[in-house]
Amino acid sequence: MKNYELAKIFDEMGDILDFLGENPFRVRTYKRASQIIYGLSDDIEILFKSGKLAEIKGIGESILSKVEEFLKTGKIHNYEELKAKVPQGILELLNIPGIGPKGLKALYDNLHITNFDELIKACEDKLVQKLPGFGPKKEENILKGLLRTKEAVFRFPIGLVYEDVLNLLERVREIKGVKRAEVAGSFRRMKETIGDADIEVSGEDGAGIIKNFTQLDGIKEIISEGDTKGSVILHNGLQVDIRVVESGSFGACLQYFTGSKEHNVKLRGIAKEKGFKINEYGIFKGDKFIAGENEEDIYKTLGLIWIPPELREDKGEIELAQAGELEDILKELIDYDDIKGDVHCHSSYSDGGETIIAMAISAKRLGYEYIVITDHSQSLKIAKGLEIERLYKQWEEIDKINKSGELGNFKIFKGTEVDIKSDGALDYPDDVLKNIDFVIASIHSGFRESEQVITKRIIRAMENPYVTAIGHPTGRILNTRDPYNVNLIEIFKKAKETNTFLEINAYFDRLDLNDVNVRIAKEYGVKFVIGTDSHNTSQLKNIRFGIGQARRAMLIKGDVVNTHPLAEFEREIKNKRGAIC
Ligand code: DGT
Ligand code: CA
Ligand code: CA
Ligand code: ZN
Repeated sequence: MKNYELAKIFDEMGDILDFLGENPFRVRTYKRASQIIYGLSDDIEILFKSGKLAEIKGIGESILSKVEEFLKTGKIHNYEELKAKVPQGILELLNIPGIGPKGLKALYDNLHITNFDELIKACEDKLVQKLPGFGPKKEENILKGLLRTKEAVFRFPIGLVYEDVLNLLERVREIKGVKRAEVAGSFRRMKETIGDADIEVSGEDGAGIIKNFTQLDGIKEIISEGDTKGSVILHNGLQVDIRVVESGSFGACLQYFTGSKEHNVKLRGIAKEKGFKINEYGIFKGDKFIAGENEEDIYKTLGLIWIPPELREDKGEIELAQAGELEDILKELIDYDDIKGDVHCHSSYSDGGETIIAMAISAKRLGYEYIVITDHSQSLKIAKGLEIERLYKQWEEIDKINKSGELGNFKIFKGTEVDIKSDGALDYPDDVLKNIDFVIASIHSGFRESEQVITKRIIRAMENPYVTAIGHPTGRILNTRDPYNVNLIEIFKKAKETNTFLEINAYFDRLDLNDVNVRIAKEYGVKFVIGTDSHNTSQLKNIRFGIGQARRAMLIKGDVVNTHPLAEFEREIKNKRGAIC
């Protein structure tokens, strides 16, 4: 997929135009297009060819023609021209918190700064604080940001590379001589970010298989290739490692390279106690090969049942298996086809790119029984939040579609993603909220408030009888924004007490709550909903990343409210109101 490359190009074009002081409207066009393309879960090439890309709000003629040019030629002429107008490396500085295009311009004009090292030096020499709009405090923060960013290792949000890796796997399976092939590593464990992808293969003629692998489409660079192992870099920048073993070792290899390291260390300890040895070729007693073809056999030899990859983090899964308690949990563990409806979706009423009916039809195609449309509320102007009048219009439209019968038994619920304001009040009055089926309350402003203030805001929102769920409870955005300061334990207690659900936001940049927090929340008796926060139909598929986090937290179906079929879901979302009102 060329999505990520294109998103990066448009983002950079926006930055350059901004740096050059061009029309803000043009800057926004590129920035918006970048965000939309970044968030597409379908291949942009396919969307372009089918004409669907053109239908998405925010993708205009000028963007379309550039997409077309890139797909045809691998280049965008206009982008190359723009790049030539700014010093190389300077735009990377925009990733430092506290530096925007205007500030960057000031640094360039006054101090001739063009890269990381020059800016670090200028901060250390205390030159930056003298510029208008900077000051000592800001200089200190910029320096901190510079040092932190320089050291940080970029990890890919899993959703950004998911389709690419699966496509690659399919093509590996087609290589002559390949018997079995699977992706292992953090990808298979559904971690929120992945460092690299690991593909394990069984077959004969390892050297031939690896040679063929390195010739596949989408590979930018070959790092190494040998008889049993190879490493490449894809066009999107992701490293992929491949290993080939004989059929009899495939399961052992998959188990070994799925990790996690911690899980495997504990497993090896158990093996040792029982007189076995495990490596990537099999499980052995002395020199005698016992098993290796299938993962199950490795676990079975150690007296354990097979453990799903998402659980393999040495967070108690092995002890549960040893005690014979894991089996019952696995019967109920939430699975990828258990979700019956999406509870967090935006439409073109606010900042979504598609109509309500388009979102609903796509949701129905996924096999869902319902969808909740949750557009932004009136104060969130930047996301075209709905004034109350517009909200009423939206209700009319939803009622009309539901009554028309065109979607059969599928139901569209009236929802909102209502802003939690600075004092914890909600952005619509109660007599509006009470007519909304599903109210998600979220924080979209004041991220820098103290822990006490933010915690209080969310708690006050949960005390409102009409608030069904809290959206993306920590506000973090992977590689972009840290979680705000919030006392999650207080939130979990209150959620349980008020019967307010917490969201596992499945949008791949958010995954919020994440696996670790979900696990703790469950101990407090919290119930969850998984929502994709989709802004177009292609994003509905992101649900799998939310489910992945839920599985990593060992949630069972009953913990997640939108695993319930329509009638039961409807009952569940009325529970809180029944209890409090
Ligand atoms: P990542 O790529 O950073 O997102 O995380 P992983 O878990 O995919 O790690 P990676 O790619 O370095 O290695 C894949 C798995 O292989 C890892 O989870 C455990 C296993 N593994 C790799 N190298 C070693 C090793 O030297 N010793 C042990 N015990 N296990 C290893
Ligand atoms: Ca890996
Ligand atoms: Ca690796
Ligand atoms: Zn939100």
